[in-house]
Amino acid sequence: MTVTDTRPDTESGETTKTLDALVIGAGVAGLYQVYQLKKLGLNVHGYEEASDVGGTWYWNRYPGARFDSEGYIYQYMFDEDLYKGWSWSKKFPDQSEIEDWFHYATDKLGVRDDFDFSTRITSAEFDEVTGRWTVTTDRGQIIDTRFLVSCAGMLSAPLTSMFEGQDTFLGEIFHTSRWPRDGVQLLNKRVAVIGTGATGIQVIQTIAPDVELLKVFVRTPQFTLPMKNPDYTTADVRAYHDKFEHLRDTVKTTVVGFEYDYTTKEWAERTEEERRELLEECYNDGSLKLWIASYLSMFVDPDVSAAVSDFVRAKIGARLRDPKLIDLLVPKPEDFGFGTHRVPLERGYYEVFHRPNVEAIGVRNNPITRIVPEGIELADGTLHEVDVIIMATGFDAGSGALSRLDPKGRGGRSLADDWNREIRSTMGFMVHGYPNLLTTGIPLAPSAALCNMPTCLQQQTEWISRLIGHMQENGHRVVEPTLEGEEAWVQHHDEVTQATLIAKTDSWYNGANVEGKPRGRVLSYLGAADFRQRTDENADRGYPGFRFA
Ligand code: NA7
Repeated sequence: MTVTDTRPDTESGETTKTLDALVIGAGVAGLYQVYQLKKLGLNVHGYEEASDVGGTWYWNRYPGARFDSEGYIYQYMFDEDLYKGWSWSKKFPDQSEIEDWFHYATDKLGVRDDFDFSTRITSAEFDEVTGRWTVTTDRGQIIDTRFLVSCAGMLSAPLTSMFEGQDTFLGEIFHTSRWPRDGVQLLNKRVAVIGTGATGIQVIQTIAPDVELLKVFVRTPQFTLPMKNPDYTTADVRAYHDKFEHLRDTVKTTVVGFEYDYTTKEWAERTEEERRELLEECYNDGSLKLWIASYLSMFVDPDVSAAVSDFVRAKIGARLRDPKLIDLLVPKPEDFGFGTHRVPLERGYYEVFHRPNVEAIGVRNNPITRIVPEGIELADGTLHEVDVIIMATGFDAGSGALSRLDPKGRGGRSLADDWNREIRSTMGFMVHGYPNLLTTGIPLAPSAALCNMPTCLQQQTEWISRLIGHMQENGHRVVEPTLEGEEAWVQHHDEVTQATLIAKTDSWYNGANVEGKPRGRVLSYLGAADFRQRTDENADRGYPGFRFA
């Protein structure tokens, strides 16, 4: 069914569609969720704000956007033919190839016609009498649905309005995750990039050769790892296709849902030489291995963290010729430990700063105060004149997408208000007070950068489908986590995460990048395999901590 099949009818207040399940989002989770619920026999329909499929990979089409996960684990793995019917051209494919994969997968799953595109969900309200949700869209639809399933993404609420005076800028200004489909003409322009996270780094290293002048505004430098991105031959593709069963089974067992895992011979059990050997081996792999397949103790033991950080610091520093650049681009020992921020992969990022057309501007002690018609003004009054401003300023992670929708649960309670006080959930699948609202990619479940997203999203959507199947079999209409059940999960989550150095380091992992957001709690659960085991066990035991009616 397409959008034209649905009568815009908000004025009369009449329901225009009645569903068993409404799925928000046509990314990795949403497409698969719709597919599964259809198979269960539900009358399900998806709604997507973008004009096409892809989720994160639809929106993030900025220059240089590509996976930091190996393509061969960033696929659906529930179906061997679906997996093997697709061949990546390189180890870490770029956005356009990823978008092609989404089209391939959507057609194979046969769910394209189950979505309304260019349609934003504008409100959602739970009716306690009927046990159903009333949902409206920006196209005037009113949808009555039993289940509301959010697959709206954990890094999908961009921080676009960051600076006073943004509207006065006479040039063009873009947030990386709202990059125009037709691209942006950057050739021979004076371009500013604000932000040096995973996104900023990809943009900077990609556009530097093409622009007249590139001004990079650096507040916090990142620890990075060098990417090696070989093209794949037919034999390479065959080799990873042949490993399908191994890959499918292995990603389910690892801490972050990748094919590799942390060493079983920890830092303390190794000689100096052996410690260094593994660091070098992981570093030279050209992947995220040093972060997610070396020493797990680096996340809890400050000494191990310091040693690994020193190792990476030296590697980065050795690539920079100018002490001023080292000062700006290499994290200092007092800043944060390696891996407590999201670690980006880079290719030639540091070398870019040796180009005559690239300038790094430190804004930690001299912050950006406002945007003026000509460009960017700093606290000391310096004006940087540019034609284009690229904001690689990140997202309201985890809770942002659902908070912006602000579903109203039992008694009219507002999720935005609840999460403004404290960000809580039950295993990331539900929130107490919001019956029949099922969620993926929200806080307190493993998610982005602390899990390979397709691994975790497949598991989360499958868990949701199993729950709905259980309700169908048992004639339940409504499910809600109990307060006690939720409290138990929050406590467990905090026990697992709060002991880590990630909890002690400001970043989007714990809400510190958004003014006013409750901070301190790590938003992602740590331990994808452990999460899978615990949540599967919960289902096996008949869902303790959930109340059915
Ligand atoms: P991030 O990692 O949140 O990075 C945002 C960057 O923007 C970061 O360097 C920020 O510096 C910078 N920023 C934000 N506000 C300002 C102001 N006011 N002045 C200067 N610099 C600022 O977002 P990404 O899009 O790179 O990555 C998000 C995830 O998406 C990524 O990890 C992938 O998993 C996908 P700060 O660190 O706050 O000092």
